[in-house]
Amino acid sequence: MAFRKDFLWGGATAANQCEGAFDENGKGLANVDLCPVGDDRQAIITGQKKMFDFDKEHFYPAKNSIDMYHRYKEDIALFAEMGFKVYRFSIAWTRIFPNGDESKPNEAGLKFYENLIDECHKYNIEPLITITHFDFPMHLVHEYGGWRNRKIVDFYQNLVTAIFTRFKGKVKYYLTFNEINVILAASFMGAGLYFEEGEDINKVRAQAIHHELLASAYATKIAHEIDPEIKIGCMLAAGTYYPATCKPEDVFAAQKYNRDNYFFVDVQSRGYYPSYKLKEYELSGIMPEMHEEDEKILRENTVDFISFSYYTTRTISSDASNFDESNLVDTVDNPYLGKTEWGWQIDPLGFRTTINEIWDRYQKPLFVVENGLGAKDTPNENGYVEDDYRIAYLRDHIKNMKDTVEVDGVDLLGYTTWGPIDLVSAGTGEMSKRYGFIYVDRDDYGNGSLDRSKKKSFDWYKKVIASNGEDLD
Ligand code: P53
Repeated sequence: MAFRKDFLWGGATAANQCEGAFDENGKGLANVDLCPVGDDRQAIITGQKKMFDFDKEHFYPAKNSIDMYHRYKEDIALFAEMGFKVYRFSIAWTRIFPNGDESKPNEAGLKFYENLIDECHKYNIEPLITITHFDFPMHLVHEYGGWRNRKIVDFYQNLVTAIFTRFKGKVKYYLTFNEINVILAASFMGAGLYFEEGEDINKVRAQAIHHELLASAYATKIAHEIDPEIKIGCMLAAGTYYPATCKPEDVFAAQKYNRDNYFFVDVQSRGYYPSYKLKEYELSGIMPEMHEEDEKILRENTVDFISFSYYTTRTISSDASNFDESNLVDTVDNPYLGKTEWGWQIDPLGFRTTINEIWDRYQKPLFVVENGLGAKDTPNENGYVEDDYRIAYLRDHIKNMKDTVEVDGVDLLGYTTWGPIDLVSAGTGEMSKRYGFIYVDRDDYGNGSLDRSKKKSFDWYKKVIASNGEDLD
């Protein structure tokens, strides 16, 4: 058997993309609540355009999402029916600390997540918690300017202390920041950062990144003090950069892009800033302010495992690059690969390459916490979705993941597909970009019954899990 006996199969969601109930039981307003669907979304999530309040012209999908806040029991029962061993979900910071800077947590928020955790345990599903998945209290944006401010490190410590204390003995796996490198592309959605006219964006960003890396290390320290059983992971939006050709300039450019991403994990896993990043900061005059104790905190509190999302590889040319808005990255077309309806290139072997690259670099247990196909689904006259395209995508990717274990010898803890139930897209805010095994009746503007129904892929994934990845047909 390729996968370990206790391999953790399951699915992953994020609070703002599925919960809804954006103002219930004391929840405060978050950056992600304010990201509308439609043309302005890109400018808002990247921090170029301010959206600090709801207006009448836009539709804000996170307000209600798929209403999982009220339907989590039904949804977890469906996950259990598929045989999930793990369910990855995130905590909305603003449910626990509505403003972010309070001294005491909101009991209703902790209780909600405790119920969710208990519901998982009812079915022997291991909860895997993302502490922050693009989620940031708006009060901290207004009063402190987001992660650029070092005070946020303290508030984050309050958040994790409340979480680790309350869920002690119930939760073993935590991730500190979802796709920490997304701050490079989508600074507002990723870190509550927006930029003023004339501000040095790279400098502000470098400082914010330092604070997040520090907060992540503190979280690891606090977790291990509160409960030595806890395993902390970092989380990277992965996907190797290929050079467009064997031209040395292209190869060099690809190396640079890869380093810009791996830099985060270099710090979180090795415990210190890599020389290439220190030099870059120094030479461009944007070295972040660091306190004396930071070096020790980073060094002594490295992560226990490394998690990442994988959707595609990217291709870089030294001659031209264009920012691919749907995928939030610089990339040129790879002529050897096909594309999804949203233009993401499909590269199952690239998954294997990426996993191997991360394993070679860090030599710590790996966890694939996102992978999947965003596609339009059309239910037939019986309301059934025959998503053979999704099954094909997942099959090809799981096959390659299997090779990394069976042929390449990687230590892999588990695999959670993105959006096992249809949810709101982070990149576009659309509902129609679906990833699920479970169909949710809702459109891009909030119309629909919110009823759940099983797609063809539901039974397929169930079989995959039951056979521990042996039966992929
Ligand atoms: P959507 C960009 C590039 C890679 C991963 O994305 C990304 C993004 C942001 O869109 O996000 C992750 O919904 C993220 C999830 C997100 C998922 O990928 O745009 O962790 O929140 O939903 C898929 O299709």
